[in-house]
Amino acid sequence: MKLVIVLVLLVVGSFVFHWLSPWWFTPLASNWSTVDTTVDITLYITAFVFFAVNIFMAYAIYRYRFNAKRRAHYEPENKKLETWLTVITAIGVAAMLAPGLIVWADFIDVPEDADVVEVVGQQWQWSFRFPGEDGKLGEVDARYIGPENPFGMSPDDPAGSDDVLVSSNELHLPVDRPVKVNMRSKDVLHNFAVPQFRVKMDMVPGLVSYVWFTPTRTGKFDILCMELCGIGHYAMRGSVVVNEEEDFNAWLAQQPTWGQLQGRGPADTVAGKASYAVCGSCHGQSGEGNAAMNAPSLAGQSAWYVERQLNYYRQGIRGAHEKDTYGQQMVGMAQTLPDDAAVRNVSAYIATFTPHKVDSTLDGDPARGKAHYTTCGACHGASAQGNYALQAPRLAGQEDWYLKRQLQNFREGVRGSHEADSYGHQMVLMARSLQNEQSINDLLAYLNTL
Ligand code: HEC
Ligand code: HEC
Ligand SMILES: [Cu+2]
Repeated sequence: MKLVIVLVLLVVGSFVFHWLSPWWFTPLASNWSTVDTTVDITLYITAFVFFAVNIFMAYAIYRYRFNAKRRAHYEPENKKLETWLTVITAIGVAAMLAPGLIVWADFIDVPEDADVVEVVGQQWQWSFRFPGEDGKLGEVDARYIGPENPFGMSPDDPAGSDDVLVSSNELHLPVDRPVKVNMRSKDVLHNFAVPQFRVKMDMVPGLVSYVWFTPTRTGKFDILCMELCGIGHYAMRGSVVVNEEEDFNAWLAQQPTWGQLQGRGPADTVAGKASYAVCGSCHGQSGEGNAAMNAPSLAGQSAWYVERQLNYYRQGIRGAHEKDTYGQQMVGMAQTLPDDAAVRNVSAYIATFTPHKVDSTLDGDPARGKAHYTTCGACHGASAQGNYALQAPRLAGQEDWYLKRQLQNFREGVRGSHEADSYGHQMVLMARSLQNEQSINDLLAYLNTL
């Protein structure tokens, strides 16, 4: 009898939970209402079966409960019942599968007039490419990828020159226009998903996968990577901003084309050296750093990392936090660099400095620190040399007092918590994984031995 009550409560509870719970689809923002319909159909069918089977079971337990005077009747075969159940089950399963097949046929059939945009995934960032005026995406190849060509654009394909390259986690799209999203991955499996659009597709290194959809309302929607893709997977987020056509065009016009980027030529270290004169008063003439000025060493750092930090300072992404007194000093300094070209040149000049050994200023145990460094090494490299592919800077040869301050800033959200700081964002959780000040000191003592 208790079991009967439990079964009935289970059924009633499940239905009440479904009707009262706030968890359901996020409001739809694309044409794919049919995806919701298929999920609904599956839910109705399974709900009906769940109800029927459990209530029948409760009824049977109650109706045929133990009675000393009754004997069970043995009936191993019942052709009529079996035929009947098989037919009903087959209809149920077909009803769940068929709508999915119909929607899938639509899902892979891209409309002729769809715009094209490419989504590029890498550990743990998104970037995007539009085909430009010719409507054709230029050829790409993994072997061309490097700091000056993160998209791996082929230098020989003229169709690539007008391609618009968006090196940020934010994609804009015009409302009410069908768009085909081509996807590629630079490293491992990723998965492009925007819940409000009801699209989700694996990104496989070495091939191009796609989805299409029509955004039906303006707004900002999260892009999630839905494939466990390594240690920074949780931080692999981006957004799609759906704009009215003219806002979209204005945004697109601000993004550089591959031709423009190529036209810049190599960075000018001579001009960079001239801009560096002012920096040297704090960072030292050969980037050796200066504890008295709180200025870190820059020697040994890669141009791509320095360039990103200078842009972050200029854009208020780093050094903007009210508690970041040292970062604030750099904001004014970074603004002495008038434009992108100056930033690029000075970064290239800084990258010519030779790294050097630094002195320990903290009291830590390198042996214990080595164990803490294991996770860090996955991104920063086993000897803390930095890793362009994961966008993690060199740590070896950096002053320990500076690194300590950065780790504390990351822990407290003074650095890495700005919405646009997708690189610093990864470091917040990593810095918090170091238990206390002693673990930081130990780790930095180990770094000093590298
Ligand atoms: C007034 C002294 C001062 C001057 C001048 C100065 N900096 Fe800095 N810089 C700092 C300080 C202090 C920090 C550390 C900020 C922090 O702790 O977050 C820093 C940080 C940096 C960083 C970040 C390093 C890293 O590892 O993330 C870069 C890059 C940098 N400076 C480049 C420059 C360049 C290029 C110039 C010249 C245009 C310059 N600095 C001029 C004081 C200065
Ligand atoms: C998931 C990859 C990843 C892991 C793991 C990781 N980092 Fe980082 N780290 C980064 C990235 C990316 C940056 C650059 C952030 C930026 O561009 O603002 C960074 C920046 C830093 C900086 C700032 C360097 C500077 O010059 O200002 C420090 C310090 C640092 N990491 C230390 C660590 C330590 C210590 C660990 C281990 C507890 C660790 N990181 C683990 C990716 C990682
Ligand atoms: Cu991913």
